[in-house]
Amino acid sequence: MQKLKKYFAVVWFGACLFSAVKVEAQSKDTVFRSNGNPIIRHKFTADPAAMVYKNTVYLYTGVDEAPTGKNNYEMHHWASFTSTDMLNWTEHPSPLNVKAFAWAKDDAWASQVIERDGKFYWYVAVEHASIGGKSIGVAVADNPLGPFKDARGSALVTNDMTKAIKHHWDDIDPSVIIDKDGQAYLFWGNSICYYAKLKANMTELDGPIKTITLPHFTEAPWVHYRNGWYYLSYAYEFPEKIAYAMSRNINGPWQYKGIINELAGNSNTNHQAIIDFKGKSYFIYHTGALAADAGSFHRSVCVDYLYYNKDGSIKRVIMTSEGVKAAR
Ligand code: FUB
Repeated sequence: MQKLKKYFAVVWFGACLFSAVKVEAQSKDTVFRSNGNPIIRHKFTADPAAMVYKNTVYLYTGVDEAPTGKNNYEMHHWASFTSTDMLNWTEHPSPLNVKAFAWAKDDAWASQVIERDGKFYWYVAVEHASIGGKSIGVAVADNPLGPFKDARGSALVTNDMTKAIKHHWDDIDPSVIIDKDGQAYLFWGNSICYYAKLKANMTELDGPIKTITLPHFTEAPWVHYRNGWYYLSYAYEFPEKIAYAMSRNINGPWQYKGIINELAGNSNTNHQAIIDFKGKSYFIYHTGALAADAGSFHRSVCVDYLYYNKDGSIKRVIMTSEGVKAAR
């Protein structure tokens, strides 16, 4: 009996310590060095979106909070990380929670942050409380690490605004790009890829919602520009691989170019972000590599190099355990 009491005391003390560490990690910056893939090992991170701003990579992720064994998403807030070399990272206190959107029910799904005129706009997919279905919201801040607040007080896109697909989660996975002429575009979707122009204020649509037909489009569009080409990468089939299309014009036509990443180990989803930083290109994605079970709901962000061919097409990504070297 004495032994049992001692055992429970130790377990109780350990639990207190663990929760104290957890609280501390969320209330102040946490510095860590990645040791290959996955790059973040102290929590489950998913749906990476990255932005390069002032010589620093800002990595924004969702956080998989489902208890062990739960086979469903549980995601309530987003996390933010910065690095100046892709190896040494700082996690900052969570700059955005789904509660920031009073009209939303829950589900801090995939997102992307973009800068315009010194302000930072964070586009997110969340469940709408009254309209129902997934919807897209936008938060704004004067600093890439927040504090972010709801920029509109209402959703930017709701399920009743998009009719191409019947199911209620087709308005997810926003990706935003500002074209050379200053026109901003929002891409998003599940089972169909939607896109629309954004007004210069970045918080209102500016014209009709259009669709793009892409082979086996599932979700997770990510649009980037490089050397005269627009790239639209996306999750292909389910379980997901990542494929891409190229165009000379942001409004298309898009030419399908093939698969760039294979199935992400132990996860149905793969969700990529693509950036250039200090002369190299990076493919940032998630796998279920750290999950003891239910990897699709306990995902972890990984980073590998992305290489282009001379004609601008993208070489197949090689997912590695080692990850990338320090960027200089
Ligand atoms: O994290 C929830 C959903 O899983 C995302 O919105 C999709 O892209 C997939 O990664």
